[in-house]
Amino acid sequence: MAASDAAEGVGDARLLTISAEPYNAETLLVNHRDVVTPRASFYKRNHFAIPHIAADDWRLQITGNVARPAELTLDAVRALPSRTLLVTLECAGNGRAYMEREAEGEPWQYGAVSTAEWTGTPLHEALAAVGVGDGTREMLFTGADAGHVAAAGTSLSFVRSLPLEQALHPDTLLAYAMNGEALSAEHGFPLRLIVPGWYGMAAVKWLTRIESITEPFRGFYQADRYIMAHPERGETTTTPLTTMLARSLVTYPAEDARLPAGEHIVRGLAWSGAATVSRVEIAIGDGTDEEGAWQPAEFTSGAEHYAWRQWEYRWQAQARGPFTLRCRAFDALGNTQPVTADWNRLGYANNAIQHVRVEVV
Ligand SMILES: Nc1nc2c(c(=O)[nH]1)N[C@H]1C(S)=C(S)[C@@H](COP(=O)(O)O)O[C@H]1N2
Ligand SMILES: [Mo]
Repeated sequence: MAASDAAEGVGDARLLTISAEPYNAETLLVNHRDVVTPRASFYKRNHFAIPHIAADDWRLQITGNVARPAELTLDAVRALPSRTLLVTLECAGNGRAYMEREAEGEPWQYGAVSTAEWTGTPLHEALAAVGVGDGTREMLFTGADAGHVAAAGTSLSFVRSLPLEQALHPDTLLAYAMNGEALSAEHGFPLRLIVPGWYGMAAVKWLTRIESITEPFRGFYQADRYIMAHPERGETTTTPLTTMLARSLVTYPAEDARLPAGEHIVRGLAWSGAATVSRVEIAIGDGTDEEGAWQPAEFTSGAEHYAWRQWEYRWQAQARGPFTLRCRAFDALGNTQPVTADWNRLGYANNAIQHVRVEVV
């Protein structure tokens, strides 16, 4: 496939393909050079074949428990007040391949996370005209993609809900642009939801329908996926995933790098869905937690409400031999990363500290 910006897809050297059909691909960590991820290297996560929608044929239905159901064209959505927000999207399955035990799902390494400037209209602006009825508990979002789901034993669309309060939050967007350009088909053209701070599953792509509902939605992608499930502990209740846990990654040097002795600038990223990242620490050693191993890293980008920050650390690598690089993020609420993540059946939310092994030669 041509490596043009319009045709990022299977075989694209900027991405690591996890599955060809449906198309799932992650960003190579070395390609995270800036805070904003260029669209061509932004990770892609799809449950079904990508719908190719013509703007002229598309309408957004707003229905359910509303006073005045509406059908909006793309121009009508674009005519509403707009905002642009810098938002990091992370797939809840990011890092699944590194869980201490195998878990069901796509074997994402560390690249199912990217950041873009999303432009759209706050959802509440689109809802103001329809008049959300009393008794509404959630807003339900339907994407145009569908297919057979073996685990569900049936054909499904990608449908998810948000609690009404989150739906009405001024930062919850109906986004039609990414990094200043119309969305590409892969990323949800013509319209997708953006729920800043939440794991990526909330950001429903190819929106066709928004419905005001008076009972909690229990569909497959709400109640059977994107939940923390612990059958191994005998637990029968599950918790739905919402905000991204605090996490940091080393983007340079790469795992297995062979580095000459001397100074190296270790670089990375850090984010948290709950609050701004306020501190990053790094430890370089044999990978065990010896006293005093953790040193502060320096931020090289500003504090963001909903997006990651870049950081760096000057490493004087004098001794030769193998080293393990580890980093950990702290957010303003004191959240940080565990040594071992909470194992769960579907392998979500693995924010355990990454180990990057390199050799000084
Ligand atoms: N309609 C629809 N929306 C969707 C999905 C999907 O498969 N279908 N995948 C979700 C998941 S799990 C993630 S992580 C993000 C990925 O967004 P991206 O492909 O733009 O990176 O989209 C979400 N929205
Ligand atoms: Mo995801």
